[in-house]
Amino acid sequence: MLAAGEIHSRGTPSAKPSSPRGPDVPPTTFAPETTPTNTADAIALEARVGLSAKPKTLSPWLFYDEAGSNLFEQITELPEYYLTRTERSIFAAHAAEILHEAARNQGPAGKLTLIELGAGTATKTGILLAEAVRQQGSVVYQPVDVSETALAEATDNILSNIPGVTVRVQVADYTREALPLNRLPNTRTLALYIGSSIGNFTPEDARDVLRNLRAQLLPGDTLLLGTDLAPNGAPNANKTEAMLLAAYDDTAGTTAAFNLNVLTRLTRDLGADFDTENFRHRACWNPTQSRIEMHLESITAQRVHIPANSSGSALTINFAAGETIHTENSYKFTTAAVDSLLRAANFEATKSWQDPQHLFAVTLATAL
Ligand code: AVJ
Repeated sequence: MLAAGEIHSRGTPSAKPSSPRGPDVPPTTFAPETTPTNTADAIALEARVGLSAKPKTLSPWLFYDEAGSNLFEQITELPEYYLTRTERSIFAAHAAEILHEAARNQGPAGKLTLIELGAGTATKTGILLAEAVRQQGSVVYQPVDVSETALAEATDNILSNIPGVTVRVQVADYTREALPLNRLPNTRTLALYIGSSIGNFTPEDARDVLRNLRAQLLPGDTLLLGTDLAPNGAPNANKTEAMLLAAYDDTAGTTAAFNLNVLTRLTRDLGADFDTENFRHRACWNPTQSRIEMHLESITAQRVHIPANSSGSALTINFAAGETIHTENSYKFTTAAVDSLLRAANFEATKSWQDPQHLFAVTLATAL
């Protein structure tokens, strides 16, 4: 089911994955196979279960069809969405120190291998990969993601921009499946889980995701975790609830379009009859749970239909005016919450970096 394709970058920007050459480059293949996690069956089941529940819910993985992935890329460039650029600025300022710290338990002959959970198109990872090549001459990079197209884009970007990187992609759902840790002798693993991706999980699920990762690491391996900070997340934090809300309800309406796109997807993929005009985007801050919630609010009382499919018979969904579908949680952390989450998964936070405004934290943790 799972297949890893391996590609090595060469020194030239015009390198083509399919025709590697050069004296120090082993033969390569690139044949990832898709693990069907986003199939029609999975969507049908998710919609049936979520829309029959009270309150109604839909899982955030449904956002990321082609249109949704493009909208998310647009979100990362919005003025209000500080997360991506802030994390990138932390990498830019501290990459050397981050990599040195991760390599601390490393024998002199050994190298760090970087593995990335939910790599997507890996746009921020380049900073860390380039620094790893600077420090150790070359690096093996293993991005894991459910999206084969995102991984292909990531591979292209990295191979053409960062000489010295060997890319081994794996199309897999890292929350459930094993990671491609076919480890070379004398290497240590630095696992990257960045971009505040962990924020989509409840604290229990987040702990389980990290435990699954930890089970596949050796003591002394490291994890670099990117978390968005709560308004009270760090001493002198310069973050207000208003900033948080704006990041999830921008004036251009891109986040609204991203949220509403899930209904367009269900209409297309399941033959449902959602009218996006009858719903509106809502973002709210839940201080008790320390999370931003995104909802789709039904503007009027209405009925929506989903035809019979692999998950069961035809479904009629009743909405009251003002009723919502809860589509996403985005948890925001205090530094203490990050430390205890890591602890619960048998990691120990060793060093943490923040931007000058204390909006975002990047934490290095060692597997115990
Ligand atoms: C991809 C989960 C990190 O929670 O900030 C962006 C997704 N949702 N705007 C986040 C998202 C609305 C994003 N993560």
